[in-house]
Parts: sequence; C-alpha cells; structure tokens
Amino acid sequence: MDTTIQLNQKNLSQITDRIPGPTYTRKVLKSGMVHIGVGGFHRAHQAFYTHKFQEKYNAPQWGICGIGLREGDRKIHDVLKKQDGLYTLIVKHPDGKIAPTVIGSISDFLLGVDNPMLVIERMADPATKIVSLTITEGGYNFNPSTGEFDFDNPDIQHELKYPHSPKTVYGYLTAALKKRQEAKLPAFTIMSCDNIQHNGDVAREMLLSFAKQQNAALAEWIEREVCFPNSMVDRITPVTTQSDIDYLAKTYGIKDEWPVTCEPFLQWVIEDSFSDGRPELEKVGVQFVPDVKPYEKMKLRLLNAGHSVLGLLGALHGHKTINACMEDNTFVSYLRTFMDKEATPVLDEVKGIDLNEYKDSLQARFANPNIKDSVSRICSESSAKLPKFLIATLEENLAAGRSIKYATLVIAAWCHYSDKQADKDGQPLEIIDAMRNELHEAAVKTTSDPLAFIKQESLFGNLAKNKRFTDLYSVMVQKIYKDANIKKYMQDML
Ligand code: CS2
Repeated sequence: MDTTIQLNQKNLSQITDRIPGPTYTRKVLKSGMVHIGVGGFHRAHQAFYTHKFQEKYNAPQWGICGIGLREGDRKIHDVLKKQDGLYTLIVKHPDGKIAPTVIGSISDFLLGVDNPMLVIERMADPATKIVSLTITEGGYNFNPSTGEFDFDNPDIQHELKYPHSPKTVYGYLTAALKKRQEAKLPAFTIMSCDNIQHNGDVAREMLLSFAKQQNAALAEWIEREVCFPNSMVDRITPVTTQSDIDYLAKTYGIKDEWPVTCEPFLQWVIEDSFSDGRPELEKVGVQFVPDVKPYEKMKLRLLNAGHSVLGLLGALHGHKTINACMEDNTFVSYLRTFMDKEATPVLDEVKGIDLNEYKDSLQARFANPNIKDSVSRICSESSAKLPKFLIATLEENLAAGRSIKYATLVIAAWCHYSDKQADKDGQPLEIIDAMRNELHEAAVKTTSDPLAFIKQESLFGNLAKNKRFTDLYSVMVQKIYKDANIKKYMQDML
C-alpha cells in the first residue's frame, strides 16, 4: 500500500511538518509574473527567489502563472495542476547535506496548446506586470551565425498568417501586447532568463522583427513601451531522476511527481529596467545593476563554455557526469587551461569580481559530487549553445591572434560525437539536439572531407575559410578519427 502523502495544497500542513514549505497565503496570490517555459531551471531560480520573497514580505500581487506553449509541456502542466503548483526543490550540498523545501510561488499554470486565448488573456490582464522567459537558446528563433530572425520557420509563417492561433512565443507576445495596447494598458516587461549574451536585447530584436512583419503600428508601440532587461542567471540544475522522486518518498513519505534538484549556489544579476513595476527581489539577494553585460559574458564564456568543454570531451571519453570529469586530473587541468588561456582574454573587467576566484568557484561547483549533472544534459542542444558559449570565443581569439587550440579540440570532438554517436569505446551516446540529423550528415563526410563539419555556416560562420583554424582543426579531427582516445590528445596539450 502506498502510504506516501501526495504533495498538494490540501496536504500542505502535514507535509510542512516534515520539510519546510510556504508559510504565506497562497490562495490570494495573483500572477504579477507570467512565466513561459517552466523547466527545472525556472523552478530552481526565479520561482525560488519569488518564494523567498513571499516568505519574507508576503506580496500577493507577485505570484507566478506558469505557461507551457507546446504539447511537450503537458507533463509539467498536469503535474503542477495535480499538485496545486507546489513542488519540492532539493538542494544538494557538496558535503552530502540534502535540503528539500516545498516551493509555493507558482500559483497557476496554463497550457497554450489547449487554449491559446486563455494564455493571451492572462498575459493581457492588468495584474500581469512581467512576462518572463526560459525558452532555451534555440527558442529565440535566430540564425546562430547571422543573428537574424528566422522567418522560414513554419510555425512563424503560420502565426504571421493567423495571429489568433499563435504557436511560438512571438505569436503569443504580440497577441497579448496588442490587447494591452488596444485597452490602453501599460505594456508588461519581457524578462528573458536564458543563457544568451544580451538576452534582453536579443528578445527585443527578435520580437520587433516579427512584430514589424505582423503589424507595424504594434511594433512601434512595443519599441516605445516594452522594457527588456538583460540578465545573468545562474544555478546548476540537473535533470530530475527517479531516484530524486524515490528519495522524497522514502525519506519523508512525500509523493512529488516532479521535484527539482540543484546546487546551493545561485545568482541573478539583472538590469533595473521594467515597464510596469517589479517585485523588490533585491531584498532576497537579486542584484539590480545598470549594465549586466560584463557579468553575462563572464558567465557564458566561463561557466557555460566550461561545461561544454567538459561535456563534449567527457562524453567522448566515457564520463557520465560533470563531477566524474572533475575527478579526472586531465579534465581539471584542461578546463583550467582553456579558461585561463582562451576564455579569460576575451572578458572585460567585471567590477568587484576577481576572475581567478570566480574560476576556482566554478571548479568547486562542477566538482560537487552530489549534483551528478549528466554529461548528456550539458551536450544537449549543443548546436544552439556552442555558437554563443565557445565559437564566439574562438572567433575573438582568432581575430586577435591568440590561442585557439583548446576550443578547437572541443569542436573536433563534437564532430566525432555527432558522427559516431558513441564514446571512444563504442558505447552509444544519447544525442539530444534539434539539429541532430544535420550535424550527423555533415560529420559523416569527415573521412572524405576533414572540414565537412565546420562548413555548416549557420553554426561556424566563415571559420572554414580561416586557414589558421582549418590547419589546426583538420589535424585534430583526423587524429580523433584515427583513435578516439581523447584523453591522450588532451594530455599532449597540457
Ligand atoms: C549548462 C547550463 O546547459 C548548459 O550547457 O551550462 O544549463 C548551466 O548549468 C546553467 O546555465 C547554470 O546556471
């Protein structure tokens, strides 16, 4: 017999006898923030900060309404509906301590595929002040190499033709903003929380490209009225596993169908630029700054790129987690050398931050043995991540005549990974990437044309025409194809 208690509002007082949970009144929460893309990261970060804020200041106007736009969001919708928006955040400390808390800041959830109108109306509601986004790097619909909005996307074509049946974030945002403009309501803020440099500027540019095609007057209004703060968001949030669900059931007798796990560290640096007010999140540790750009670049080019370096080289070697890579001295030295010799030289000075300390802290975070962040999560959607995290650094270093070899080996490893879809011992790897087929098709040509993989211009721009890069890359890729013993090549470079 199942004796666990189902996590929901009715059972909350029983559950909070076992683990901490919301002490504020949830039923009065209004959704001042509407969030599109409720994945693990949002639940470990913005929803957590909002929960902390509610705990201290009880501000009913600043609840969160979660929104899923796609069919793939049905599971989170169903779980959160069943659990009245409640879920457990399990913080895993490096010393083995595990600290679960029930988070209560998500007060409602709507699924766009079921009822697009309801979503549009919620965003257009005067109570909504902020629409925030974690739609992943790929969700912004730009060509990674040119940065231009991709009008060829069939969903974009569809919503340009049928504005009442939106499919992507752009169709929803313009439909809701149009309603607000017509009702003479203030615009909401669009707050991007994705790992993209200048994420607010990119969101703005992409939305305006779309809106200009759809309704020029609306585009003008958006340009004038909507604020798009840039932000740097940070908390390592691995994929939830069955053992996390079992842990809650066994240790606390709590049935939570989709808890979230994360590291203790968290950071949110954001520009203080809002169209219609904001919660005072500085009271719970959020940093509001006039210019977030140096922070963003530092995080993307060190943390995210560092993850990709470990992830792709680690996948090929056969490491399953990031902490396993950090138990391997070759990987630790390689990571630090990449960060020191190639990532650091492209960074601007960040006021108040000692970059050496920042890099030390990243190494300690990656090494957290309890996080067990899978290499497959890190390598997922590399085609959307690498142009921003790693290729941009490589290009800047090439232009400046600096070292490029540590990043180049990662690209060569990515080619082999995309081609063979297996580690060095032939063990199959799970490849999760919207461009999986294209990457594979380009990579398989490597044996006849060593540069085939990097000729994909949407990812690599003109790199295939740069002799210094291609000379280095072709030697590396041919070595890896001869013998995928990646660790040997890493050691040779240290
Ligand atoms: C990771 C990020 O997806 C990735 O490749 O680098 O998800 C990373 O864990 C977060 O940005 C940490 O804030």
